[in-house]
Amino acid sequence: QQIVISGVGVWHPEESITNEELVNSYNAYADNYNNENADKIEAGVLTAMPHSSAEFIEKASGIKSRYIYQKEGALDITRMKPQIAPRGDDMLSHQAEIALEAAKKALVAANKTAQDIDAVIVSCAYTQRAYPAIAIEVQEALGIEGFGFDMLVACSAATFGMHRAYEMLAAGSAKCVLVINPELVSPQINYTDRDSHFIFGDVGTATVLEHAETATSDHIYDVLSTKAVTKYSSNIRSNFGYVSRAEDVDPYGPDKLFHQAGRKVFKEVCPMAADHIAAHLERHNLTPADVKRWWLHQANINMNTLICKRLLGREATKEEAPIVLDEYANTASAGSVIAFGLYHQDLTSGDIGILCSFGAGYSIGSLVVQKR
Ligand code: CO8
Repeated sequence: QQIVISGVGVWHPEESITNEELVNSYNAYADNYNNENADKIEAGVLTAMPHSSAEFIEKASGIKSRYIYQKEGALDITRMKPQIAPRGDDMLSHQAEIALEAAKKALVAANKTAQDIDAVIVSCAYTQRAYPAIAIEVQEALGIEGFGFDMLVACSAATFGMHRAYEMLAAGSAKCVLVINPELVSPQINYTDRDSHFIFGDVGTATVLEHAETATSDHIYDVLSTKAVTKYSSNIRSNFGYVSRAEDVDPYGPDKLFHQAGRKVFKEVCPMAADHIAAHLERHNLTPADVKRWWLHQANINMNTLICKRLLGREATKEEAPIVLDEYANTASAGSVIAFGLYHQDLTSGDIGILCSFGAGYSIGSLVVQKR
């Protein structure tokens, strides 16, 4: 039985932060730090914080702006983190709210109601709590009968979540699966770290996967196959976790937030991703030239340019490999789904496309799809 993606939804928060706003806040924080610590910096005990620059950010990453779930607090130099009001146990959680927004859009696109869904996967880089699962909270809010669970695979959470949906459909354990990626990453960003303060944005994406025979939407993509690989690396890391409490360490220290060796990541992940994609296409006797659209992970524009160049032997056009980094920044696992969501309606029957994520873990996940 052919398994298809029958709908995709992309939701973003209303508020956003431009590079200029972000850099102004960071630089003011750095100046303040340098003034307050002038003696120690002079004595060589502390290192002065360097300035960030909007030009560097755009050139190094392709990012111009990013959406943020709660802007208040993130640019306040006495705070440098978003201020998110706590919600009681009887209220919808922040992450479930983001998930719901994306899920509703995907259901409409797939021409489905909640009653058609029998499994919910919430798959993203972080979940707001360990349990009860955000997926079960969303299941309850939508009135879905069946089951739900959360999974974490950092940058590849969305593609790996779709892989699990594909397998559940193939195994007959579900008939119609809602995969949601509520990427609420801003609380994990170190806004005082020049190397990473600009990279991420908040977003929610969702997809509906089902059997071809039940699919009725306008844009249906056959999933030809899935492919995944992981290889352990500490080059992208967050040490935040529940054990910190027992370790008597600061549970919110800099190493508990996102940090990376960006250059190493760039060098190691690009060839891995290109080889992975080539091998996946080969499985179907396809070459990169046969691919009409590349919905690639959105971490950095230079990474995508390099990966496409390795595969095609030339630069991909914007139409072939759409970039959403300028508006959305890196949205952890959701990037390739945003690209798919915004740029899939123009393909014609028989066109081949590939979704591919790559990043922390390291983890790489792809789906070769064909427009029905
Ligand atoms: N402003 C001005 N200058 C800067 C800044 C800045 N903000 N940052 C660095 N510089 C300086 C550096 O100090 C350096 O100066 P010098 O040459 O004097 O030493 C110079 O600019 C060059 O610095 P880099 O070598 O670091 O710059 P790169 O050109 O390598 O660009 C990038 C940095 C953009 C980080 C690049 O290395 C990159 O994109 N690497 C790959 C990153 C990547 O893909 N990461 C994956 C992220 S993980 C993920 O996607 C999901 C994880 C889970 C989500 C987490 C959510 C919080």
